[in-house]
Amino acid sequence: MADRSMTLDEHLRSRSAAALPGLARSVAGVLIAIGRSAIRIQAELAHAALRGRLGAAGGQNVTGDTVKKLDVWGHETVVDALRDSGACRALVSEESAEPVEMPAGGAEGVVICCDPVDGSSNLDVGGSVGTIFALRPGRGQKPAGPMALGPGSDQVAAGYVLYGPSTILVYTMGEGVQGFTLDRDRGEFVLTHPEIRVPKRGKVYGVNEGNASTWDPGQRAYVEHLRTPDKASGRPYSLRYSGAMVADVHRTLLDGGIFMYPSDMTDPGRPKPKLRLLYEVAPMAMIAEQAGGRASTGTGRVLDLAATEFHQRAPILVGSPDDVALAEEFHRRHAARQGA
Ligand code: FBP
Repeated sequence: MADRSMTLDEHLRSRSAAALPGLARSVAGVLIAIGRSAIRIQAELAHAALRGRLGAAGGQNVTGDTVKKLDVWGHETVVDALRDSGACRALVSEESAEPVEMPAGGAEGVVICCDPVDGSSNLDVGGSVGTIFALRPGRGQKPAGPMALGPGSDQVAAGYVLYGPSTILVYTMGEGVQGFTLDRDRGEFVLTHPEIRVPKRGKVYGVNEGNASTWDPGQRAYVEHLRTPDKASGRPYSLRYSGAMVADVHRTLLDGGIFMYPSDMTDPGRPKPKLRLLYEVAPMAMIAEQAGGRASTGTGRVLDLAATEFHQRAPILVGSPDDVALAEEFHRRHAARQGA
C-alpha cells in the first residue's frame, strides 16, 4: 500500500518507472499534466464570478450543449497542459468537433479523451463540477485522433477530478483506483484514498427522475423497485442526484449504490442516450470496474462497446456490482417480455 503522504507526481513516477518504459512514461506524463490543469481550473472556478467568467460563451458545442465560458477556458487550459507534457499525440474533447492533433507528442505518445468541465449546468449555481479523462495508446499514428475509437477496453488509464468543497483527483492505470486530495497550500495532490473499492451493494441511487416517462419499462420497473419499502433488502433506497456525473459517480464509488443515465426510449426503435461514450461513459466504466464495481449499458458491458464516432453517446448504469446486476436483470426481464 502506497504511503499516504505521497503526492500524485511521486505516485505516478514510482509506478511508471517499474512498467514499460515508453507508453507508461507517456501515461504518467499526461496524468501529471492533467493534475496541473486541474489545479488551475479549481482556482479559476473559485474566482469565476469575480472575473466575469460565469455564463454562456455563446453558441453550442458539437453535441448541441450550450457552451459556458468556463467550458471554453477549461478546454484551452487542458490543451495547453497536454501540449506542454510532450506525451500527448491528440485530444478528443467535448469542446472540439474534431480531435486536436499534437504532433510533438512523441512515438509513444497517447491519445486523450476529455470532458474538461463536466456538469456545466452547475457552473452558474455554485454546484460541483468535474473533469473526466481517459488515455489510449497513440500507436505512433498520424493523425492520432482516430486511435481514440474502438472498445473501452483499449483505455490504458482513466480518471476524473471533482471540484467540490475539496478538489479530488481519482485515477486508474488498470491496477486499482487511487484518490488524491489537493493540498491547496502546497499546490500538490496528496494520496488520501488509496485502493478505492466500491461496496458490493449500496443504499443510494442517482438518476434524473424527470426523464422517467422516456425510460423503457425495465428501467422504470427497476427504479420503482428501489423506491418500494422492504426492510429485508434495505429499500427504499435514497435518491441523490447532483447534476454532475463526476460528483454522482464519486459518491457511488465511496458509498456504494448506482448511478444511471439510461437512454430516452420514447421511440423504442431509436434509443437516445445523453452522455458521451469516449469522455464520460467509458472512462467511468474503467474506473468502476477497477474499483470492483460494474458498468453496464443495460444490455451489456460498457467496456465492450466499440466507439465509431468521437462524440457518440451511450447509456450507463454504474456502481456496486450487485446493484448493477439487478438493474440489468430488470432490463433483461422486460426486454424478454417485449420479445426483444
Ligand atoms: P456536460 O458535460 O455538458 O456538463 O453534460 C454532462 C452532464 O452534465 C453530466 O455531468 C450529468 O450527469 C448530466 O449531464 C446531467 O444531465 P441532466 O441535466 O439531463 O440530468
